[in-house]
Order: sequence, then structure tokens, then C-alpha cells
Amino acid sequence: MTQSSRASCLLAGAASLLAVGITIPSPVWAKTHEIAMTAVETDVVIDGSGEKYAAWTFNGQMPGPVVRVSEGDTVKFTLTNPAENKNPHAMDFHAAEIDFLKNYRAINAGETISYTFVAKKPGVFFYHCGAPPMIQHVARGMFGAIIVDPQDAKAWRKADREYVLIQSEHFKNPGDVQAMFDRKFDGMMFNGGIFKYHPFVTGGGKLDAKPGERVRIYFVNAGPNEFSAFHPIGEIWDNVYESGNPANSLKGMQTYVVGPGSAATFDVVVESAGAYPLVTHSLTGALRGAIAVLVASPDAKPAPLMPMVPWKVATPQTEITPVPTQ
Ligand SMILES: [Cu+2]
Repeated sequence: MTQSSRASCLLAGAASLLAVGITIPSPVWAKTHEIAMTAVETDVVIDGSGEKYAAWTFNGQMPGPVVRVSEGDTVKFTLTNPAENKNPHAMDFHAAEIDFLKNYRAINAGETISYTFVAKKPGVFFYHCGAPPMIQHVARGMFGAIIVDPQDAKAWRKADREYVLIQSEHFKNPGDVQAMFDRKFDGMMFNGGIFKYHPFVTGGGKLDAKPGERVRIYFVNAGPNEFSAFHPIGEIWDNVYESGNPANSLKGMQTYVVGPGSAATFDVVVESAGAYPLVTHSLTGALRGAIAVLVASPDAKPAPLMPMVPWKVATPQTEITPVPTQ
């Protein structure tokens, strides 16, 4: 066989392998999810006083809706930017492995964009708008979480209860992009609210659990700038899974750092009834709003993945606002 015919044989072999690769059907367990979101520029409630903030959102809520799929599933995503909006918007899914220029580009008001990806890796991932200035689009509320459940449910222990918590900074002037670049945040939020899960703040709520339950927190740090040092006061994380992947398991962690644009999954087994504040131990963040109190009680009711989103405050705040004044 000449060198050139050997080369053409190898090429033909590679081509037939490629052809075989293309014709392999999707695994029987893989599903396809059609996910549609709309960019909505609207006011949202951000604290127990009912204070409103001129947010930019996915679907009118901050954070955007939790997307949940399984490892290997296909997501067909469509973003609509309605004509009444004033700004371009975009969508960047950290769970996807696709071309950024084509898929994550900003679209103008009145336009729609669609793309498809396969969620190949299990975990909890950030999603956010990437339209410029991205720092402002994230700070104003265009962020959320996508959970990609592992195909092998036995890869980790089953949780008795699950929550999604997303940390983000609040800048009181939504138009002050310089303050965002200078890291001059005024509040720190979990799920789009300042002390949203703090039962001592009027209008505040809590996260519920029963003693002995394994509580799984899918934690995302939206930033845009600050690192989170996530810690359960009165407890120790039983397991921490970096990026929420069961293969990345750490045990017996007191505090675990989650950088902006990253995520991790935290398991805590609350041993006895009581209150366990979940905080960023970067205290300038905790004391400006990033405290979520996990209350363990035998009569705890089931709760949604992301309670109180959107946050509607019926009673004006009359009690503490433990934010230091200048
Ligand atoms: Cu945007």
C-alpha cells in the first residue's frame, strides 16, 4: 500500500467513525426541554420595607426561574427581548458548552434568539445576561440557577429537603455603573432580597427543615464582584460539592468560598431543633443582608426550591435594619 492510499484509508476510516458517531441515537433516558424566558425591565421588592428597585430580570422576577434538567438532557432555549424594553439583553448558561459569540450575543428590544445545548456535566450552574455592561445587567437582577441532576442518583446521598440560594450585591442606584466597578455595594442579597430569610425582620421569612433532615442548598454566587464565604452558624457542612458535581465531594467543611460566577452544593444535617443562620462569613456582606435563617422544627412544612420569589411584602418594616450607617 502506498503512503497516499494508506492515508486515504485512514481518512475513510475516520469518516465512517464520524458517520457512526452522528447516527448514534440519544440515550433513552435523555429528555429535551424547551425553555423560554423573557427579559423584563421592571420594579421588584428588595427588602422588608417593601422598597422597590428598578431591576432588569428574566421573567419579571429576581432571581430568574430555576431551570432543572438531568445530565445528558438537551435544552432548547429561547430568549425574547420585548419591544417595550429599552436595553439589549442576552443569556449565558454556565451549564452549556457552546460558542459564546453566536449564542450569548445581545439582542435588541423586539428581537428573539434561540439556541440548543446538551447539559453534559452534572452540577449547579450560574446563568446570567451578558449584554454590555455585563456588570450592570448582573447587578440589576439578570441572573439565576440551572440544576443539572446527576444521571446516577446514587452518586450522592438523597436529600430530604432542597433549596436554591443565590447571593448577589445590591447597588442602590441602578444607573451608577461606576459604583459597580468600584465595588461600592449597599446591600448583599440572598434570592434577590436583603434579610429576606431573616424572621426577626418584619416582612422577612425563613427556611424550614426538620431536625435530622439532610438539607441540600444549591448555592450560586451571582456577584457581580464579591466572593462568598458560605457558612452555617451552629452547624458544619456535612458535604460540599464544588460546582454541585457529586464527584467533587468535600467533607466536614466549616466555610467554603464560592467566587463570583461560581456555585457549589452544600449538605447540612441539622441535628436538633433551633435556628441556624446561613451566612457569607465575609461580614460586610452578612451584616448588609446576606443572612438566611434555617429554622429546624419537628412540624416544618414542605417548601419550594426558592421560597418567596418574587418577594411580596404585606407589612411595612418597623423593626431592625442592622446595616451600619456612615
Ligand atoms: Cu440584560
